[in-house]
Amino acid sequence: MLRVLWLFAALDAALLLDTGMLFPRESSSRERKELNGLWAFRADGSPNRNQGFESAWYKSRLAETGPVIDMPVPASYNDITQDPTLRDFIGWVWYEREVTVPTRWITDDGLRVVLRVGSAHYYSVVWVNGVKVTEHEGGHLPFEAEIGTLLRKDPTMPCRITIAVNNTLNLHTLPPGTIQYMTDRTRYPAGFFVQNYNFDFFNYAGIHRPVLLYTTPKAYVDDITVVTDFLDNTGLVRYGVSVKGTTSAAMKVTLIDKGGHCVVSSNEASGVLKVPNVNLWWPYLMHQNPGYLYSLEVRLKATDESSTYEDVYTLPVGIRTVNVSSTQFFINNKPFYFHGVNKHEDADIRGKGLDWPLIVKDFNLMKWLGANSFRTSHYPYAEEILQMCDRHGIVVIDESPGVGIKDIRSFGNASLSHHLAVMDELVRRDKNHPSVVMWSVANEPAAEMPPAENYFKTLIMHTKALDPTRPVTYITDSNFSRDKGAPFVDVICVNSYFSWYHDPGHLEVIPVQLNTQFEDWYGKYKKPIIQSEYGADVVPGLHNDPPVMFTEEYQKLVLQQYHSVFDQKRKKYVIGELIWNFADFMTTQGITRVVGNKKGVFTRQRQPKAAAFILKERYWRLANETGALPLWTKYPCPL
Ligand code: GCB
Repeated sequence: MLRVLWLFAALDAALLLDTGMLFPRESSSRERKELNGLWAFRADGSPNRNQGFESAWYKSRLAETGPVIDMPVPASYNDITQDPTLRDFIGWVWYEREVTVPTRWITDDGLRVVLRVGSAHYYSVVWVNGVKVTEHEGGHLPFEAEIGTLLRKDPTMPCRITIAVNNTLNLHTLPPGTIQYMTDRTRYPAGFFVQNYNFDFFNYAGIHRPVLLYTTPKAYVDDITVVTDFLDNTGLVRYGVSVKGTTSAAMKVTLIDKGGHCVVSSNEASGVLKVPNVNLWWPYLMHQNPGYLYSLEVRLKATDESSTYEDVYTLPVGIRTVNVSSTQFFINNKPFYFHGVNKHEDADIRGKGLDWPLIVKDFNLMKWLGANSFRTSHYPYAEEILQMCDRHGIVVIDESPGVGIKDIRSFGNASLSHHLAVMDELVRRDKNHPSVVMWSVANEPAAEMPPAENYFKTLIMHTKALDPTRPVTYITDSNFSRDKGAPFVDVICVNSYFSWYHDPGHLEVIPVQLNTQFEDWYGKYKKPIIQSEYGADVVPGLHNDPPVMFTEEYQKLVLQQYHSVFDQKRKKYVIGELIWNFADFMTTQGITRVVGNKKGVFTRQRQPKAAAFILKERYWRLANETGALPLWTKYPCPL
């Protein structure tokens, strides 16, 4: 009974936002039209970057107000052309695309037509046929607008979608940044300015995720929240459906298993479904049948004076629990050890644009490596990636874009309220993914600064209130004075780069320094610890023995030194290790980066460096010790 009460509380808290952001899926009542492909594009190179607004470029076809080029969507625009000014462009860029909408979408005024942008970095304004329909702050998260009413005003017009995107960061954006104007005319040309930021990845910009139109009936399923549990053999799916466009709807909610059989159903908009002989959702390598997903089919029927509306939405549901003790992390009440990676959404040419071949390749590589988890360093990844995690049983630490918060002015109220809003959007989008087991609110903030304590307390408590079912963390660096948020987190996540940024070249310091790091954090907080980053740069193919920095040998040894300490501490309170990084990735130019960050165990083109084999052997061995593998996957790992 207590458990069920707890589930109710969790659900109510999770429903604080007033509109949902369900992933757009086709169903018998919903259609989708993808707008991926070539869009017309122009960067606003005017001195104040504001000509597009001053001359109202959104009012007519973009090609009528100046030159346009082809721009693929989704993709970052930075690496698409040979023009260095576009690669490093700061300010507004304009995208436009015309689309022909099926006539029935216009004639049937019982339909909603929704325009959805999976993500665009950083600030976006959207017009349809010259009328502004929405704006959104922040990359990495979706936004949408109902445009059916507008299209119906003049059914003879084609649907012209204009999206202006601005990548300028300021002290209150997430991540923060600053624009610096160089006014010394003896050193810089007129109008010269740069954007500075304190995070170590290229600030790729543009429309990064799919843009699409989808329909729903006027009365529709706006949001669904599920929270799961189990007792012995019985799964418990506590659900709540929020409906819009009607005040009374008949509802049928059915849970369907993988074989297509109805397991349990209900006619209520909220309740608890009991699932006999439950198939739990298990992580990869922890169970023979990882990533088991049921389907929760929600059907609603509503009637008004003129029509009857039927909507159908099907949500994948994994039944699992997550718990934390002072020394362990549990999934389905079994200890779970994170042996995984940190990633980036990053690749040649497309930058941060969603790319299916890359996504599938990365999942194949993670599985080859024996990785059971990753952290979405340093921002929320595409929903399509989380859906893959759900299906393959890859466990996720889901991180906000709170990276590079180093300036004291970024701890004020404006920053905090935006950060809280971003957590709202993140939890709203990702709350139903079984693969997501923890929220990370920030990476390596300057938490030693006086306002940080209140900032992190508020942020972490807010996130826990939004979702009391998952632990919350923030990622700290190894500087022990930056622990202001630590009293509030459930799991301590520490990044350290011993024998790299400190004591470069001295591999022998790693065991003692890492031991001290763990003992300090555990001694003070008595909370489980994840080594959330460690690693070393390698220029692939560079060799030296005895090892020196930047060679394949050095990276291997750094890993092995860390691993020996992990092996002692994982018997006590260390609950995971995430390598920095899965693959090499692009950064801004600087004297410490040779065409990007090279700490990948794979190159940017996804070829293994020597360290990948060290990691692979270790991860399969760990899986064998900590998981429940059947004989055919026993160590040694597959070739
Ligand atoms: C870190 C950061 C990560 C960097 C990494 C490095 O601590 O969290 O964004 O890329 O170190 O390689 O310096």
